[in-house]
Amino acid sequence: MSDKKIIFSGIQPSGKITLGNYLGALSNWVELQDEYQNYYCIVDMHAITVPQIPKDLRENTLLLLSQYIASGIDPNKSTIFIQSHVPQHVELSWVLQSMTYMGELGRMTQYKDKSAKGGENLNSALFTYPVLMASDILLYSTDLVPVGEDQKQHLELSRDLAQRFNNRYSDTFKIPEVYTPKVGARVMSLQDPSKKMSKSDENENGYISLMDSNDVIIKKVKRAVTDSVGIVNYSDEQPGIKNLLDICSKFEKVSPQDLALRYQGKGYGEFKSDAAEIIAQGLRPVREKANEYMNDKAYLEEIYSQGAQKAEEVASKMLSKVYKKIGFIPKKRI
Ligand code: AQP
Repeated sequence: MSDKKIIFSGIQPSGKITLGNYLGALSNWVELQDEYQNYYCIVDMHAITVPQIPKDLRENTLLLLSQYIASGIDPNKSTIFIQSHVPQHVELSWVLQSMTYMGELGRMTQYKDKSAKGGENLNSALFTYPVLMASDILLYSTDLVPVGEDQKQHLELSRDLAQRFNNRYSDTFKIPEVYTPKVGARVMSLQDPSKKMSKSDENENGYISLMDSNDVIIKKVKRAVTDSVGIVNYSDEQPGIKNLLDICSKFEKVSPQDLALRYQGKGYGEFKSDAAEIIAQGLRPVREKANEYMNDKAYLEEIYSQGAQKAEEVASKMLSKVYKKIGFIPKKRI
């Protein structure tokens, strides 16, 4: 067995992933691959907490897998799999739900935000989804979960549930730590820099999709909401400019403050047009490679099948342990 620490993370195929998912999650995973033992999941079961069109969900799942590999997640180094292929995630989730308080779930900001949008037809999975996320993580004895800022609260719940189970029964789950990147942890909407960039945003100009063409990216960046200060500063008073500086600094590998210095005495027009170019060129290789993988469905099938097999081996051992501890009779094969 490897003595490397374990990483688990996932993205929902709930649409076409954005620059936020890329900078806040995916691009960091790639950097962690050699140092850790990694499980990278496509969390399709999370995606159905909001209504999905089946054809689109299928397409988005395979596209997300293609984007994982195109971004540099290497199937030889990381276990890449689709959540619904490993049933232990849902099985453990049921056990953990029996130990989760309604009040805890009601306090989750993401639930509050999404339920506010959902009107009266809310489904119960939207409410319990953080427990499924805890199962995803705890099944693999995860040490570290690389996520954007928005997921910190959910991770806190995973830690609480792990501790609760360990206290009630005996030491079973490892208590996972959150890992948030220094830059890119919270990429904001281009149209409203007070809210995070989201793939389900109704306003397409608010987000950049990883599959957007260079022309579309350039148009969206040029339309990005800024302010009337007129000077390129890295400041909380100028959230639109700050967001673009943060995004570009991640691609350029310089600090956002240093990047701002390049634009002293220059206007927003020049800054935005450079920013558009930096983002378009930064995403181009991922888009082109992802398109190639999408044309090789046999290869994708091989990756997700091998991934599910490896993941299930680990997950089934943990689930058996849990079932035994809570008093379920072990199943005997005859
Ligand atoms: N704007 C963001 N900035 C930084 N990181 C982000 N992440 C998402 N948005 C940003 C990170 O991406 C990973 C996967 O997220 P997810 O798809 O599982 O769910 P999400 O956080 O709900 O992402 P979206 O795009 O907002 O999806 P929808 O619109 O479907 O709800 C996580 O690590 C997350 O932190």
